[in-house]
Formats: sequence, structure tokens, C-alpha cells
Amino acid sequence: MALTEKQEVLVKESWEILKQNVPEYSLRLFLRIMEVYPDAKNMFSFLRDSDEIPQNNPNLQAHAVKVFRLTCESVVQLRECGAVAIAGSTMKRLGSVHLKIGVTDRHFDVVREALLRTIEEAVGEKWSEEMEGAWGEGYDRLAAAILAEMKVSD
Ligand code: HEM
Ligand code: ISQ
Repeated sequence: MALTEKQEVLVKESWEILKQNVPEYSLRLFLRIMEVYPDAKNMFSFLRDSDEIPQNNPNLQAHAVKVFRLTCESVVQLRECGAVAIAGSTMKRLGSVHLKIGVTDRHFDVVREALLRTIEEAVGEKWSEEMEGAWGEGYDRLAAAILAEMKVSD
């Protein structure tokens, strides 16, 4: 799917909204992942040893923001150059981190759904099919790039 200029604008606008309440949306994203995949908690080094819901975990927030930002960047790059062009060193790191933890294709679907629903909730009535299509495409292409990196590294 080719992305339009309008879709790029929509994604940038929603990213601005997400940035205004990072603690809240980070937590929401993570709780959504956990609903479908409770074991996810044990995969994250910074959550493994805590019993309570990580309301105000700076590590969780920093990581979740990266997930939102990378997906947003992926949309912009797809629009501008038709491909995900995140720095090779970043992609290598993403590939090796996720490979080591045992992340699989199925996990990527869980995170995709959690991400889209979190953004939908954050932007409220601004949500549209066009916006969903753009974030979804950005995520799919980014996920494919991470999976490809996971398959070449060992
Ligand atoms: C770590 C992004 C998919 C689980 C990370 C990090 C980033 C990231 C930026 C930090 C890497 C670092 O330490 O440098 C993404 C993006 C994804 C994605 C953009 C999809 C496009 C997934 C999926 C899972 C997952 C599907 C499985 C549930 C984890 C875990 C860590 C991690 C467990 C390690 C955190 C830690 O203990 O330090 N991810 N991720 N990620 N990700 Fe993802
Ligand atoms: C890292 N990778 C995928 C999803 C995430 C959600 C919250 C925090 C970190 C993450």
C-alpha cells in the first residue's frame, strides 16, 4: 500500500497527541499486550521482578515511546522513499534484542493490535480508517524489517 501525504500528516498529528501523555499511553500499550499475552511481563527485564502494575516505570515509558516513535518514523520514510530506512545499527540492535528474547511473528500481531487500539483511544474522534491504515502499514513494514534482521543474525 502506498501512503499519501495526508496519511503522513495524520500520523504526525497523532504522534503529537501521544507525546502529551507518555506515562498513560505507555501503560495502556503495555496492559493491552498483557491482556492477550500475559507472559509478556516476564520478557521485559525491567518488569520481571515487580508484582504491581507498572504505573510509573520510567523504563517502560522510555521503551514504549521508542515503539511509537519508530513506527511513526517508518510511516514518514515509507511516504518519502517508499521503504523503511531506519539506521542499520538500530535495526541490528532491534533484531538481536527481539531474537534473544524469543519474539515470534505471532507476538508481532499482538503488539500491532495493542498499538493501534492505544492510538485510537488517544486520538479519540480524530481516529479514522485513513489513520489506522497509515499506522498499520508503518508497523507492518517495520515489523517485517525487524523479523528480516532476526533471521539473518544468530
Ligand atoms: C525491546 C521496539 C516488537 C518485546 C525493544 C526496544 C525497542 C523495541 C526500541 C528496546 C531495544 C533496546 O534495548 O535497545 C519494538 C518495535 C516493535 C517491537 C518497534 C515492532 C515493530 C516487539 C514484540 C515483542 C517485543 C512483538 C513481544 C512481545 C520486547 C522485549 C524487549 C523489547 C521483551 C526487551 C526489553 C528489555 O528487557 O530490555 N523493543 N519492539 N517487542 N521488545 Fe520490542
Ligand atoms: C518493546 N517492544 C515492544 C512493545 C513494547 C511495549 C512497551 C514497552 C516496550 C516495548
